[in-house]
Amino acid sequence: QRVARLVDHYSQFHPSPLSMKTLVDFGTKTGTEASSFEFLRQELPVRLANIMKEINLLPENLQQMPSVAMVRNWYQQSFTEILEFENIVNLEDNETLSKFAEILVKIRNRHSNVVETMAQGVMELRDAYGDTRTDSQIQYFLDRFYTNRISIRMLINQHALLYGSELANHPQHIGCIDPHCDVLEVVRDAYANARFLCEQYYLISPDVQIESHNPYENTENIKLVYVPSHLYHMLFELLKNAMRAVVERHGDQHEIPPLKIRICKGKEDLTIKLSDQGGGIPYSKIDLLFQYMYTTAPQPQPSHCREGSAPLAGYGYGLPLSRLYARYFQGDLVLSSMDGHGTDAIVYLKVLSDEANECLPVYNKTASKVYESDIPVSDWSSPAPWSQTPSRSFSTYASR
Ligand code: W6P
Repeated sequence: QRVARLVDHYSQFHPSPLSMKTLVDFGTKTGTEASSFEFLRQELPVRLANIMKEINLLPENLQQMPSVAMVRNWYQQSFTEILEFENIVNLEDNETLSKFAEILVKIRNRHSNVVETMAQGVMELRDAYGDTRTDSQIQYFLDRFYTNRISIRMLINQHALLYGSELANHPQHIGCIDPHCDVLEVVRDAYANARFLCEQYYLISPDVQIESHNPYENTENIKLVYVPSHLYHMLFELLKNAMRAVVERHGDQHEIPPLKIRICKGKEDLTIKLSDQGGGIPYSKIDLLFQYMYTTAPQPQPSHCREGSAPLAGYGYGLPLSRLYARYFQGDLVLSSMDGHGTDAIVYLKVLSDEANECLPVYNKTASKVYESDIPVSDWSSPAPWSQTPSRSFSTYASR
């Protein structure tokens, strides 16, 4: 089949990771709509094909889920639509360029429910088979699949906002990048919205104490080249979880301990630490909060809540996806808890925009081996959190 052949072809190329600096320079100096078109008509098929090859390696029973089949068709359709531009020679033709920008927006809309749809497939798989054999493969796949999706949407958004008909409501932004992203402002915004949800649900919410430290610059104001919506997504998710923990632990008391947020801009890292006194979680359970298969489990029923309103934090895909957003530009998100006391959630971001490179999954032999083998075999006498399959690195598998 023609499409399969083209997917094979484009999957042989590695994705080209861009840095925050490259993206900003492109949007302000080096780039034109024509050069963006030229780059994307190659790069988008490469990124799509790389992940489509991995979809094809998923366990049979997961591939056969209607929801997964549907997602695969969306990818095939979008891949085909972009390849319509493969052989166009005149890169400056305005009609071609506007048609391309239009197609990109159509593709973005087609894929807007991919996360929910894949989640449904995973849930159906768990209910149908309840098999943990493929858990680590699904974890591995979804981390790569969602990272790939984040990256494709980033590229599409950049093109659409810079050259398309979409109104740029932030004149100082470069596409979806804010070269002077005010971290404190995003923190306050995320806190205000999480607090609103918390009060709706529990009728009470913890206060917050925010400290910022900027030891190397002559201003208190912490700025960063970043995608504000990504930062908001992470902080909003962490704040909801922290608020839930605090209210569930202290909701029936007169005083509830405030959340504490400390922001510090170092030479290399911009670190945001959110501390709650919500009772913490045992060390052995931390990893589970990032696992898609665990996380789709039925929601825990909170005790101090109003009926009918949406739960505050369902341990949905929020945490695993937030960590992917952090890692996407070479940052990270880690949880560090004291069982019985509370939890610290730490977001690490790169201060230097030329170090903030896209971290992208690459389809290759190593990747395909993960899907070929069956059961992850522990090479430690007892499975400890740190000896379990680290989602982004190797682990030992039994071969067939
Ligand atoms: C908890 C669990 C959690 C997850 C993420 C962020 C904060 C917290 N606090 O108890």
